[in-house]
Amino acid sequence: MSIQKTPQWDEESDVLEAKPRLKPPQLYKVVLLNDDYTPMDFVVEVLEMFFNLNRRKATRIMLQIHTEGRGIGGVFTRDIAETKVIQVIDYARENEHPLACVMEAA
Ligand code: TYC
Repeated sequence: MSIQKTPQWDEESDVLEAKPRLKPPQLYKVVLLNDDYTPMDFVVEVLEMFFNLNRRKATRIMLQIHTEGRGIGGVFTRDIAETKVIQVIDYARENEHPLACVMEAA
């Protein structure tokens, strides 16, 4: 997160002070992609495990990926999104599935 400092005139102390102003961080979508080989049950399990989705929501998103080609697991700050992508890909490869997962600016 970057800090923007804009000089502000402080009426109380007659001092020119730099007030730190926070701007909200860029958010990233973690996107899962469809393929022909990863089992549907496995994708539902991934969505439950790494995106804290319940069975009903995980199933809905899995079916959206299956029919539309892609779907969003969640939206996070950069470091969290990067970690989710790595966790999903590592877990898929451990289980010998080609499931693909990427992040993109929200
Ligand atoms: N298309 C896969 C199948 O028919 C299921 C699938 C869904 C794969 C979502 C990947 O991200 C995915 N078994």
